[in-house]
Amino acid sequence: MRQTTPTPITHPIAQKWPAQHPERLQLYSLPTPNGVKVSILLEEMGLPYEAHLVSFETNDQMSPAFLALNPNNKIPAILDPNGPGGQPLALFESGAILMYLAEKTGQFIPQDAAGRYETLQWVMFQMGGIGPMFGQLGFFHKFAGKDFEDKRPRDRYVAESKRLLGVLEQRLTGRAWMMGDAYTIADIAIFPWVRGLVGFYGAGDLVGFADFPNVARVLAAFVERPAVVRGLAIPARG
Ligand SMILES: N[C@@H](CCC(=O)N[C@@H](CS)C(=O)NCC(=O)O)C(=O)O
Repeated sequence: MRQTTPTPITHPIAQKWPAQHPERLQLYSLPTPNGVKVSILLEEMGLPYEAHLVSFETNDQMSPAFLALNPNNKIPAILDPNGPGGQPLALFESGAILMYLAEKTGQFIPQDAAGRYETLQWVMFQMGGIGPMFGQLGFFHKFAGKDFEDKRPRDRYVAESKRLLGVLEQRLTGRAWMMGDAYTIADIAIFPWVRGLVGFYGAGDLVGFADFPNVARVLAAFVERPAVVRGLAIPARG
């Protein structure tokens, strides 16, 4: 049988992160709540991909090679050598990447138009609400902001995070997942952040997590999924 040589990746990002398998989807990431959304989805899909570590310790996200793909210097980012029309597609913003992969494979998104838009609505809810608000709470509770004498910024993000958890609690009452029986990219967007809030940020007591039993139930089901367990550790941290 004739072997075809895969086309090399010409995007500048490959100069810093060379592809061993240029025919596979390339992921540039770090296992943070935004990063693992994509590795979890790729693991769930079983799509062949190659993961590259973007280390914040060495400020890789500020390197010219990374900025050539994402001028916003944030992970995750992907390069799909087989994008629309068979052409390479470079993409950043985790929500856009989840939507792209779900539509490319027809997985983890409902096929009917109404269900599809409802799923995207919850992905947007995570991108515009959960992510930024929980992230700020992490800054003011665990990182540099915790030493600020003025607690009003922290309290503002605590209140907003509680309100968002209340929205999730209401939505998940009587539902297995955000979209009911179907596990979708909405769950994959939201639950890494809920896990981070009560785990890494240690803010469970602060937000009264015990008051949100349905959120806790779905978080427990999410972290038990084998693809989630794998995705949470990809790319390995050196
Ligand atoms: N809205 C972006 C946010 C991405 C983001 O904030 N990534 C963080 C890690 S979770 C990052 O790369 N920070 C590096 C930096 O700010 O220099 C997305 O969802 O992709």
